[in-house]
Amino acid sequence: MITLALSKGRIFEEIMPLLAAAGIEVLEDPEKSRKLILPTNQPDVRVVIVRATDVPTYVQFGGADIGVCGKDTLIEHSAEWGGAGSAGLYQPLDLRIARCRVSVAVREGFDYARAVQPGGRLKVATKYTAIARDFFASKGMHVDLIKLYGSMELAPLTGLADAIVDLVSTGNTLKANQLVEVERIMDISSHLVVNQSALKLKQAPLRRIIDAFAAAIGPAL
Ligand code: PRT
Ligand code: MG
Repeated sequence: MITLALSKGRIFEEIMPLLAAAGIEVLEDPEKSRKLILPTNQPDVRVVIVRATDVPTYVQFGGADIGVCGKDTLIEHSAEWGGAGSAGLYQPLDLRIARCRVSVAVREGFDYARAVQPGGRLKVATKYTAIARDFFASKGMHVDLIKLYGSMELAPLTGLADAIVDLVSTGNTLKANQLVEVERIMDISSHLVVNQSALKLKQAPLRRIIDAFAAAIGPAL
C-alpha cells in the first residue's frame, strides 16, 4: 500500500492532473466527504487528507510514504526540527504547482525604506518565522518577530505589527486590505516529498509515481 499525504484546497486541485498522468484517480472529493482517508482507483494507493503544514511531518515519520507541500512549508518544517528537519525526507521533484511568492507587505503610506535603514526597527508579524528571520538577518536588520497562525493581513491594520511576511499570489488580498508589497523574498511552488525508508522498501511503486510526475511536468526551465 502506498499512502499519499495531501492538503485540501489548491494543492489537492492542482495535483489532480499529475495524479491522472500517473494513472491515479481519487474516488472521493475531500471538500464533500468527511473521510480523511480517500480511496483511489488503484487498490494499493490511498490518499490521506492533512493540514498543509502537517504534510512534511506525516512523510518524515512514516504516516505517509509520499506527499505534496509548498516550499514555504518545507523550509519552516526543517527550521523547526533543526538539522533533523529534513532527515529521512527526500525531495526529488519541484512539481511547479500552487505557485506564489513570499513577500514583505506594509500598510499603504508606511515608510518601509526608513524602517529598514541601519539602526531602524521593524515589528513583523508572520506564520513564516524562519523565512522572515533569515531574510532580515541577511539584510543585517534586527526585527521583532510576532508569530501568527492566520489572517496576517490584519496585523498592520490593527497596530500589532508594522509589516507582514506572507504568501502572495494575485495580490488581491493585500489590495483589499490596503496593504502594499514592498519586497519579494522568494518564489514558492509545491514539491514532492518522499519518506526515505519507504523509497527503499517500496521502490518500484514509488519510482513509478515519481517518474510519471516528472514526465508530466516536463524538463526544468
Ligand atoms: O489554509 P490552512 O490554514 O488550512 O493551511 P495553509 O494556508 O497552509 O494551506 P493552503 O491550502 O491555503 O496553502 C497550501 C500551500 O499553497 C501554501 O503552503 C503555498 O505553498 C501554496 N499557495 C499558493 C498559497 C497561495 N498560493 C496563496 N495565495 N497559499 C496561500 N495563499 C494565500 C495568500 O497568503 C493570501 O492570503 O491565499 C490568499 C490569496 O492570495 P492572493 O494574493 O491571490 O490574494
Ligand atoms: Mg490557507
